[in-house]
Amino acid sequence: MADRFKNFIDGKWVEAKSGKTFDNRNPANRNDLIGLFPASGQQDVDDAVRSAKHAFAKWRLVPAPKRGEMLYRVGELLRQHKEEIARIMTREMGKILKETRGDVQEGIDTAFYTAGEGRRLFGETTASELPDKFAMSVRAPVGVCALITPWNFPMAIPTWKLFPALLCGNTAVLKPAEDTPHTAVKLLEILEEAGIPVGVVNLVHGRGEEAGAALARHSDVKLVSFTGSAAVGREIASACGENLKRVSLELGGKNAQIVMEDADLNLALEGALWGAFGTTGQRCTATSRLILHRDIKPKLTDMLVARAEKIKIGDGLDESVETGPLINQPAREKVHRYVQIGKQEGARLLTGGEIYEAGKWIDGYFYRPTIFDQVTPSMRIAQEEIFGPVLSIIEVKSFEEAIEVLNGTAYGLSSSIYTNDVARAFRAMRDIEAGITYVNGPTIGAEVHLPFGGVKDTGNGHREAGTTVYDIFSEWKSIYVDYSGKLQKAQIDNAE
Ligand code: UN1
Repeated sequence: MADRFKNFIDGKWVEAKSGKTFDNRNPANRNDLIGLFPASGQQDVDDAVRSAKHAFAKWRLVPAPKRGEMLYRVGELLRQHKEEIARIMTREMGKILKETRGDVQEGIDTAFYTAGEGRRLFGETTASELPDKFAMSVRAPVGVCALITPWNFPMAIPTWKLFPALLCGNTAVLKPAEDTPHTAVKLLEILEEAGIPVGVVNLVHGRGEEAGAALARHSDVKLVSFTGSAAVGREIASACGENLKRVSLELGGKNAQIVMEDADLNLALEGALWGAFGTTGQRCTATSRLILHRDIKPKLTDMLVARAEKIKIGDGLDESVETGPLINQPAREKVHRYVQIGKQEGARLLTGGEIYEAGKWIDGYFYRPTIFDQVTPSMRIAQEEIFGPVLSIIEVKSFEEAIEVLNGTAYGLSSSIYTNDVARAFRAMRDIEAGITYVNGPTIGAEVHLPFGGVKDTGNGHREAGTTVYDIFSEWKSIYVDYSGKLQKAQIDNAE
């Protein structure tokens, strides 16, 4: 009998009202059934939102430093359970143990960073234009927040959203991706153990089209925070727009690494390998384009292909494996379809481009690290997000052309330049259109205390993490206290 997992609503573990479930399987071995999870619908969402709305009345009044102390406890518990959660995560989404440990670590870092913010949460005090009058601005919570999260960072991304939301005094309903519900169950167990009050965080499993859509449209949900594809992001933004609901979107990327002719090639090689093939290319910050100056292109390309062919593919629970499977069958089909598109467009396949059979006993969604050469900037493989281990090499003649090519997509999340020329590095920092730019580092590896997000179709102008996330999860309130004892009119109403 497969294990049956539940939703967490109003402090209780419950099945979906319909009794329906969905399977969660190991992408490295589809015969391995992890468990059955509730396929939630409107009624379950209604219950969860009602619980969060009810809990909000008290939670908003808990002092922020106290809310921070609870999050600190959550961080400690995450640390205690780090290895257990990493193993659960590898089993349900495939990335290697080193990376799932890193994913949990990102949650721990976020917990401790957010806990400290409980004693800041600064507003401003400023001068009033009138005598005997005091002026300040404070942060107020927004209300019930719907957090709809992806499978590629099953702990990091929910915690990026949830912890700042709670710290600001909001309550939440989390709808994790159907591919990674087990990690979310562990997170909720930890929140419960840490003493987060009943109803403050609710968990609803299910499909985006059902549970996710019901949440985004619910009239008592005041804010939706979503990380995922640009197509779904547009639908959510439209649903929220109709109701003037606050919505924060973190969407796709088509991130590029530039390597100039003066760069340290060994360093650039390591960066490209990690950026393109780490997490099997399934990060929204992954490197999917490599923009090479023509003088170093032949050499670096040879170095890259030789190394890519040596990457050990397999089950991420095996410590010697370097890259795991793709998340599911549709994801592998999509990657393979893009490889055919690349060939038809005239790009030259240097390595990979095929499904990898890991062996008789292991039946997973593996794909070989793939590199295309002779890619031109307008090809679909250079424009569209593939979300897999596919790297497109584009040759350029100058620094100016490199920047133009890098900027020439609809997205603008992460970016990187390898150069030893300080003037070029600073020009790149100024001229690249992206939310994140690395100099002599790969496109992946953002730290939790700096803003995370992008420009253009990557989002709608918000930044998670850092101090900027508090602008997503709080309302500014300006307060004037007049202690003059008489009616004082503001300057505009007083003008001569
Ligand atoms: C994502 O790819 O969705 O910068 C998040 C990084 C990680 C987060 C990635 N810290 O690679």
